[in-house]
Amino acid sequence: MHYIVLTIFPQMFNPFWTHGIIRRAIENKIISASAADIREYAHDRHQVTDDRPYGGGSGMVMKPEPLAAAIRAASQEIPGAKTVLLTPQGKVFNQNLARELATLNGLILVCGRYEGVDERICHDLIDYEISIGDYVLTGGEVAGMIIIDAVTRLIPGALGGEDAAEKDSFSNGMLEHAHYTRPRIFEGKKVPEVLLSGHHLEIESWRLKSALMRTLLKRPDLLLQKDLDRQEVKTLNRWRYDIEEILNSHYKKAGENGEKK
Ligand code: 4FV
Repeated sequence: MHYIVLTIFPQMFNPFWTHGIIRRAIENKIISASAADIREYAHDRHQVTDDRPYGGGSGMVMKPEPLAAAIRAASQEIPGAKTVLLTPQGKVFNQNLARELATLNGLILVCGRYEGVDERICHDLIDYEISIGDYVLTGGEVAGMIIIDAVTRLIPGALGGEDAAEKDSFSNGMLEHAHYTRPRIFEGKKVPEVLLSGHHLEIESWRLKSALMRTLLKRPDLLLQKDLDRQEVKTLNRWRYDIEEILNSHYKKAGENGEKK
């Protein structure tokens, strides 16, 4: 995977390229990554990349010419690369989209500033409009980093352990199970015994229930979207049964005490 980021602040990416998984993926040539300064493609004396909006109003808009030139130059550098504009107008980023982008050979990420980019850039130079969420940033750079981070870790070899990414949150449409490490007791709080048992089947079953319960409590919407497997259906039915038992005994007692149901 090859990344070229188009931005008026390329130096913002220096710390991003030189730390953690991204740094190692670059060193191991699993990815190549660079940030190009859009100003380099503004050929007027002051290398102006923004201008006042037609129709008036506050703020500035990024000019189409430098952007178009920068995108075309980057497309030369990475044949077949797809262009991504980071914008609140875009499809909201998620793990499925990360997986789709991770199958590509190259990504050219266009980071807007000011009020945004001239709309004519989006017509035939942008393949994906992606938003990282329904809020407004000062620039697309941090959004670009989020895309590169989430996509890179899905590229084989980037995470070291081959299957690490498969166990991710959202990899099976659910949140991850709870994680524990040493010490066994922290401020009086113990690690669940089953995790110390070495009994892998029981540990797997505990982790499934932990992931299912956390998803049920924190993100029930994910379970509505998800194709539940047999074990998950069995577990949810077990919980439903237990909950009905509890409620029925509550109502029975309430009835006996003549309390309001
Ligand atoms: C954004 C987002 C975002 C809008 C105008 C930068 C700003 C300025 N990008 N997801 N949310 N961008 O707010 O991706 O150009």
